[in-house]
Amino acid sequence: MSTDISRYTITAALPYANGPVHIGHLAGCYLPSDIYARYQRKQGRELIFVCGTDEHGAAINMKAQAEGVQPKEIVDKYHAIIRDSLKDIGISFDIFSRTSNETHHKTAQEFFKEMYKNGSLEEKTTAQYYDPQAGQFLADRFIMGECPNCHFAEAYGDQCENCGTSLSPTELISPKSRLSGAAPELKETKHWFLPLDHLSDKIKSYIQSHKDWKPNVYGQCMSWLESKDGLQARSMTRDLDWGIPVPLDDAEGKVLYVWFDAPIGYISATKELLGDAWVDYWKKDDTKLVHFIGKDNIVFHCITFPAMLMEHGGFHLADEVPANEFLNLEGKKISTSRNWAVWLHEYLEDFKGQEDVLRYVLTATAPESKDNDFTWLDFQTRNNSELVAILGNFVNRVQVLMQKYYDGAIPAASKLETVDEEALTEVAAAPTTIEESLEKYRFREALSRMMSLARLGNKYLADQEPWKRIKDQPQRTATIMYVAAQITAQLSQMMEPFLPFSAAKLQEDLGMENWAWSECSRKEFLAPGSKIASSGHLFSKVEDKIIEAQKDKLEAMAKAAQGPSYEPVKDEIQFEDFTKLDLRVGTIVSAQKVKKANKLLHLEVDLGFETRTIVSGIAEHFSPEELPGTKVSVVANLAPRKLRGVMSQGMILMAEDSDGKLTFTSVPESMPNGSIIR
Ligand code: B3M
Ligand code: ZN
Repeated sequence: MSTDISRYTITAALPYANGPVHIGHLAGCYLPSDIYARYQRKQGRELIFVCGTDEHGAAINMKAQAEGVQPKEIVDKYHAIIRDSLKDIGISFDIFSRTSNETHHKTAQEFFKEMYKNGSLEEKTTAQYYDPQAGQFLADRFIMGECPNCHFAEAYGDQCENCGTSLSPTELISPKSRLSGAAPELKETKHWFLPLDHLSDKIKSYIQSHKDWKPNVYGQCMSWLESKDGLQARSMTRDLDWGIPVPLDDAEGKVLYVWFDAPIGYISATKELLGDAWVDYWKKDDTKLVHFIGKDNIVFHCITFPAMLMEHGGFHLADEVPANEFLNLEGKKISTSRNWAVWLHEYLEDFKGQEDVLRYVLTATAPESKDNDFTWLDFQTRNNSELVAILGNFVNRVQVLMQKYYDGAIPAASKLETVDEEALTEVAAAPTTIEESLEKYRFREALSRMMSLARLGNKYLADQEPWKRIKDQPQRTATIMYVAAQITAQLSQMMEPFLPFSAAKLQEDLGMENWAWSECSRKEFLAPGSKIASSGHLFSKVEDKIIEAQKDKLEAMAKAAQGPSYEPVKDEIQFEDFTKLDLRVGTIVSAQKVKKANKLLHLEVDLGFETRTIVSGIAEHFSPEELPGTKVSVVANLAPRKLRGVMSQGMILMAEDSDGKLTFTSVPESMPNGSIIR
């Protein structure tokens, strides 16, 4: 099927509005889709690039419940954060909508009604868990109980996070409602199912007509289709109070399943953007529909959504689903609940003006064919030794030399030598090689081909050494600088899909616009005489301390998410063991540092019946001046011990929190020194 393509519909997965976007989301779908959309625009192709927030589903309810607010508050808050952060990192959506808006509700309801009318949905009554106290049916995530597999006590109705097994709520041992804590009851409820079991053959032939899809995508689809139980009918409705009401008379209290309405969100966004012309982008077969997603969404985009479109009728199905694998972070799986993530909105705060650095690093390490790892060290290395040392360095050298030798005006070339011809031939060929990668969704390869141009530039300058020739060979130098200027100009064009901020800055310095792709297969971009300005370095070094700070922040956030940790209780002792301890009230009368020991303080403690010398390891927590007068608890019968040459006769009781912070155990002022503690 090689219909000529008249237009492109490019979608990026709708992020759930229950939290901000992190680098995994960016690398997984927003950056590749943006590079692709920018590239196709530069090709002059008619296209729309649509996205928006996914604002329904139990995930939103859960978050609202956790924060003690209404779902509406959650989606409003995160829609704004996500929209702004994606815009600020340069994702060039034509529209960023939301599934809570009216157009979408209407579109999704009409879609459902049409499927209902034409008999595509099966009505079934099944028994489901109901919370009698809260008076509502429970989504899988709202049920908790013992895992039948590993006996973890807090497994969810859809999955045990301890052993990873996927579960259905009725498999849980002693299930509890997470809403009220009550034991849920099974109660009959009616739902409308998409009979994927009966559609299996149709779907299979659709998938098999796309053997050219990425192996990870094609393989996953086939393994679903060919699994032992085959495809199962899936309910397209839920008993929930947050979502799009099911548009039928006998469906009180029911909403559309979030994975039914969310992909329709692409269509609604197109309607919002284009009005009636939306039809061309969704119904005509000369449209190329490309879904950019992460791998956890493959089944919904390759099987469920196409099945919905087929059954509704009249729609064009996805042509490409270039899903990426997962990005890990410092060797560990990115996790929202464990707060192991680099959040986009925080990156944008911490690295102002360095948007392209993150775009570069995430594209260079994109998990295109297998999971990949983001590390801050790699971020630093790629910035310092690739963006700064190769791309930035070349461009800057050209700008500086041009200024110095020719007042910024490009000189005319005299006779071109073979090296010059070769360099210019590569310049002219760059769009073809980069295009080849981009058309195959090989963004890493495309980026590295763009960088080859900068490598070529550096090598050309290093070999030709204009700085050694400027005095004796002015004509040769002029030719070299003319060629270098053409490489720079081509770079400013080829950079644009990947590094749009730096490309715009460089194009402005060169007095250029963002040219059409078809205009870029040439040897001369800038005629002799045109001016090259310099508005400063494109990239700057990232210092060690910045990287250290990010790593520390990551650890600190993860630790905070964990909450306090408790040491296990020691082995049991007998009452007699306890009574051997002689604990007394005392008052610190003086304190001084112990020489050559950072941690130790030499204390004199009044125990009423005598004054003791006690050496205590608290010097990092208290200064000697603040201590005299403090009431403390003392172990009075501890065998004396010499510490750094001072004989210590006892020990002071301290409380220590999980961060190692120390405080004195409190003893009231009124308690006389020497009093017994028991
Ligand atoms: N919101 C899941 C996700 O963010 C979902 C994507 C919907 S795309 C129609 O991973
Ligand atoms: Zn388990």
